[in-house]
Amino acid sequence: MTDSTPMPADDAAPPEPGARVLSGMQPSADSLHLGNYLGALVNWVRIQQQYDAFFFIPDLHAITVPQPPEELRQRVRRTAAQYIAAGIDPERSTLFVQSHVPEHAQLAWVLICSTGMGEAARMTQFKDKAAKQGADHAGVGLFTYPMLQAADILLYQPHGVPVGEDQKQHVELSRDLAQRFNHRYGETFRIPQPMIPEGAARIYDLQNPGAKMSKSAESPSGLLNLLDSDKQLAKKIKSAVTDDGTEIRFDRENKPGVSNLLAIYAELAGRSTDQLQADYQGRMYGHLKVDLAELAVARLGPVRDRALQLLEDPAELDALLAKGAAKARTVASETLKDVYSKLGFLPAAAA
Ligand code: ATP
Ligand code: LTN
Repeated sequence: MTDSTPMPADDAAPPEPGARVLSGMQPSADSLHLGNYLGALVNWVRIQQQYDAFFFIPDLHAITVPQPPEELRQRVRRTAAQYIAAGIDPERSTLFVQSHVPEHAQLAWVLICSTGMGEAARMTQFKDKAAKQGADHAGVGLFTYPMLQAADILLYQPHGVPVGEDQKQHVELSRDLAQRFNHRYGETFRIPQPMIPEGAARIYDLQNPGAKMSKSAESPSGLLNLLDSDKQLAKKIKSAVTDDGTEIRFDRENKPGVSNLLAIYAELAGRSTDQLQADYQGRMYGHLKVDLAELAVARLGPVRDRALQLLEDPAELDALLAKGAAKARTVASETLKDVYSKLGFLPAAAA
């Protein structure tokens, strides 16, 4: 295997001018949350300044668990609106919906055919999700999810894939599948590198600070959603679980609740948890919560307002996504054509 040391995901210069990156987030909830924002979106917005960036909405991945159709339609638009409101510039980056580019499903099939059962069964996201649903009840879609993700990536020949640590194994699989194909059929795919932001904040659930903030959390009260009202944001922060004692100290092990609030504060304010700890010495949990609520409303309120404004004109949003899909298809179809030809598929005769 070639070296897969992650590429830097911060302000480092791209490996060559015009280097490409690609990433996506599932439209599996009505709103993205603060973990998605601080752990991924903020980084994407920075990255798009330097790279030829492709950001998409993996709706084919979302149906690996059942989705009510009308909700799915709304969630795809909502996700797109939040990408843009957070700062993804559809003029600069290519923004599209996965199902609008049929080459994703087509290449996925090819990659499924070159993946071993054991190799797929080792994917930890599949193991976790299958364990939750009971192995016999988990759908085959969940099993093939990483091969579809590999197709998403390899179609665009990206240098880097900006993702959280939890997705590293899937990027590794896409590298292995690319190398396998290249070895067998000749140079076809660029081998992508994971781009994992160094020191990216992991945001935890406000009610259950032992678990990461997640769209699939059981209760919404521990999630700070990008589309929450000011009142909801403030209420959730003020009722966040804190720890025994009164001291405001960054100590993940013994004070997970307070540490999570400090980490969120630090990310939103661009300060360090050490500085905040010094500022809050001798003060009460309540003070920290009031200040954090104010800061969260100031930072997230404008993102929400912009997203809601975009959602008022779904036709405009759809037009923007159609433009992105057309651009994405020009790249994806080139790769798929090459793959089909190398596999030995008979070219479809022109009508
Ligand atoms: P689900 O619950 O549906 O698995 P999720 O909320 O965990 O969803 P993903 O869609 O899996 O989020 O992740 C999208 C991106 O957001 C990924 O790059 C992931 O690393 C990042 N991310 C998700 N949750 C957090 C979190 N709590 N802290 C930091 N980053 C996060
Ligand atoms: N599995 C990813 C979403 C995803 C993705 C991709 C990320 C689907 N296809 C391609 C990067 C590149 C997740 O759950 N965050």
